[in-house]
Amino acid sequence: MTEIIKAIEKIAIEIYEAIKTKDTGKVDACNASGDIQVKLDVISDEIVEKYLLRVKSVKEIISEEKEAPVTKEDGKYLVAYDPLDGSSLIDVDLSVGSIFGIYENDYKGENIKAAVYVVYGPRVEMVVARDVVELFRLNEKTKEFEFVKELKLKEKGKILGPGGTQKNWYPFHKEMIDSFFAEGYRLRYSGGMVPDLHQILLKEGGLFAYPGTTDKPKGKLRKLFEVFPFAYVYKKAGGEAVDGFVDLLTLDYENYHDTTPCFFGSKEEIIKVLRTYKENK
Ligand code: AHM
Ligand code: MG
Repeated sequence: MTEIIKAIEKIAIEIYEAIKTKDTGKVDACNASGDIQVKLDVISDEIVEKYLLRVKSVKEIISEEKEAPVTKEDGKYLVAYDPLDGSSLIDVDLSVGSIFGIYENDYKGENIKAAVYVVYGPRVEMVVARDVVELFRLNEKTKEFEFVKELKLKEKGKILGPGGTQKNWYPFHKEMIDSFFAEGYRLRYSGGMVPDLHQILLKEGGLFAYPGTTDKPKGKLRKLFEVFPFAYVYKKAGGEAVDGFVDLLTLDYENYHDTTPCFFGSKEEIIKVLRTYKENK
């Protein structure tokens, strides 16, 4: 596992360099998840593949940009990753990120063993969730990631990141979001799940929601590459992660690119989500 995390550090440094120096334009194609790709999605995917396939303990990799997994002879871990999440924000210079889920046997939520994400913002930060959740920051001079602190969520927060197209929210979902704002929650939403979830984690509480909507009942965010890794991070930090009804890490998958509605937050906000969704089933 340590070898994988060391490889992710190298990946992060190289992707960050690419973000700063390469073309931010689009490619004339969609990725395996059906989204428009930017050139940096492709470059980032190649960087991750190059480093992960060299790691002895890695058996297989699959990404948001790939149709099917790439498998090796040896190794025990399966790594599912989104090399450049939020890449549509690249051209406006907002923060983006990379997300990694490290699994054993298959990509069911219950089989995730560790999760790592990297935020490329004014600073580069990496969060590693194993038994505990730890924050590291890139020292640009030494090119080393330095430990900053352990991250823990409080029981309740003050900020809210409500995703999805509002016109297509179910009325009960809209009422729930409105009631959080009526309680005094403040809007914190950039459109990049990595910085949005990073903000809630570092501010020690709140709620990020990407619900099912009338046009996309299964939401937008992908289980293997985005949702399960962040569910693991939030749960290890003392928070909760649900699809509206059950713990996200109890979910299975049929296809690598499956999506699910998802809610990540501190305990009190998630209790309200579960209550609202149960009442409106
Ligand atoms: P991407 O992997 O194609 O970048 O899509 C994921 C991103 C998330 O970071 C963000 O929460 C969500 O898409 C926002 O999507 P939209 O603006 O379509 O609601
Ligand atoms: Mg993504």
